[in-house]
Amino acid sequence: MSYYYCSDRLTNDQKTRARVSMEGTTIVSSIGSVPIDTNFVAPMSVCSTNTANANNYAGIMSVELSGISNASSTNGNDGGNIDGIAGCSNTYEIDTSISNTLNVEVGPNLNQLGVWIDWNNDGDFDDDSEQQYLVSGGILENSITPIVLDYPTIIPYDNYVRIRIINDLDSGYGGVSAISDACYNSLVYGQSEDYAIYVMPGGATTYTYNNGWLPNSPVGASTSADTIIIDAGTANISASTDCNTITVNPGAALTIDSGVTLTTTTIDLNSTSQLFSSLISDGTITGVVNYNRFTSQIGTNDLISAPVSGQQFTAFAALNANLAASATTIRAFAPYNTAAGAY
Ligand SMILES: [Ca+2]
Ligand SMILES: [Ca+2]
Ligand SMILES: [Ca+2]
Repeated sequence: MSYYYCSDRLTNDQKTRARVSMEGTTIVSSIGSVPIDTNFVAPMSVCSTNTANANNYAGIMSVELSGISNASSTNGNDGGNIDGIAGCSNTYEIDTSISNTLNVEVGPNLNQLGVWIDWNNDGDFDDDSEQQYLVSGGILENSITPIVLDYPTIIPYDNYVRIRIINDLDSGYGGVSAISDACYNSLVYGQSEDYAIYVMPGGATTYTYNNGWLPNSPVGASTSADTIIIDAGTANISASTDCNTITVNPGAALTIDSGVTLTTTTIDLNSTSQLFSSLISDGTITGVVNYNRFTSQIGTNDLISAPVSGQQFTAFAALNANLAASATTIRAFAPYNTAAGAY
């Protein structure tokens, strides 16, 4: 029986087997099911490269970013340069709250390579962080060059930007010059390929430390909108960092290096009867530090000491005048009955 016209009648197992047979092919990463973005405007460019005479000595063979790969071939087989800027199936998508690595595969012979992104959409490639990569030779035949994308100070959230990749044979070959810029016009064997990158909307990121950062380290990278949670282990702030709030959970610790400023609205230090959170600052904290000392209910007593190492209890008591007191140096903790309004 043929399922050609009734693929909706495949069992889940049949669908799984059909999918497995397609793994490794571009159809698996197809975004054909994603509705077309009617706001799409192809980023313009003020320049293009020359087109080299058709040949198969050099070329950009594939360009991969965030799971999307555009495969092609040499200059000769591609029919010159590729302008994939308007092709809906060629669009990359990046989340700039994390690191993104571009992988460029070149063709035969020793190669040179340049990569630019017009982050500010003014058509050229000479602004903040727009040159991503440029080497004049030494890239081995059929190799993949990984390039960690460099983001600009002002990230064009929710926008499409143009990426331009230029390759030619190594500039050591006779008659070949070094690629100088994104508008290079002396290609001899290689080609240029342009594609669109969609920069996902920015938003607050929650960074969690559990003996390692997820999704990535906020140190020196997070913004005043972001949240940091220290769940377990000792997190170290080694470069000045902004965030909205930091929570250090029981048993976890936060250290701030000398000369470093941590700017936040609040740092909440949480505890249980047995576990405390720790904050050791050799730098500067701008924001309010709350020490949320857990005290147990009726039946168990928790012995409370001053949270700051070396602090005299009298100083601690003076700073916590809201606690029930029977004398200037005695503070009481007790269950509070909100209905009765009394301890
Ligand atoms: Ca190509
Ligand atoms: Ca630009
Ligand atoms: Ca410019």
